[in-house]
Order: sequence, then C-alpha cells, then structure tokens
Amino acid sequence: MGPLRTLILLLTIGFVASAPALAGEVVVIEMLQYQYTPKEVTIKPGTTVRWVNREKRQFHNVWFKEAGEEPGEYLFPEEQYERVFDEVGDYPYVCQPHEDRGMTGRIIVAE
Ligand SMILES: [Cu+2]
Repeated sequence: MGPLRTLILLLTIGFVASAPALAGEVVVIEMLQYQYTPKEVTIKPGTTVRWVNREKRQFHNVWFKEAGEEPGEYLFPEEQYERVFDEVGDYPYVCQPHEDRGMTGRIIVAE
C-alpha cells in the first residue's frame, strides 16, 4: 500500500470514528395507550429524542412543564416531535391533556 492510500485509509477511519459524535444518536419514544414508552430514558448529551404518536385516533403532546416551558403542540397519530438534549440534567415532562391519567415521562441526560 502506497503512502497516499495509507493516508486516505487513515482519513476514512478518522471520519467514520468521529461521525457518531457529529450526528448524534436518535432515541424513539412511542406514545400509545396514554403512555410514553419507554417512560424513562437515559441518554448521552447530543442525543436526539423523537416522540412518535402511535395511537389510532388520540392526540398527545410533550410538555416540559417543570422547566416552565410552553406546552408542546398536539401530535396527531403518526406525527412526531424531535428535540436534541445537549445539557446534562433531568428533564421530566408530561402530556398536557393526560397528565391526570399518569401520562408522564423523564429524560435523563448523563455523560
Ligand atoms: Cu396524552
């Protein structure tokens, strides 16, 4: 293998190795039967969380109520919402219309 090929190989390895850190992982949380599944997830900083409504007819939302945010928009069946978590911390959330039914979840971001 010539020096140029070796260089290209090393650059390729370097790119592939660093790609996950750049792109970030995606974790999917399903909204079904008035529950978030999984209800609690632990992720690394930079991870994208994607909530997907898998109901037949019912809408839900994602509201980081304790953080004092505005309630999220309603998500109808097969709609989704994504959010990237860059900061280490504890992020509890609720479904605004179904909090009383125990539709709550938690994202834990840890190194
Ligand atoms: Cu709900």
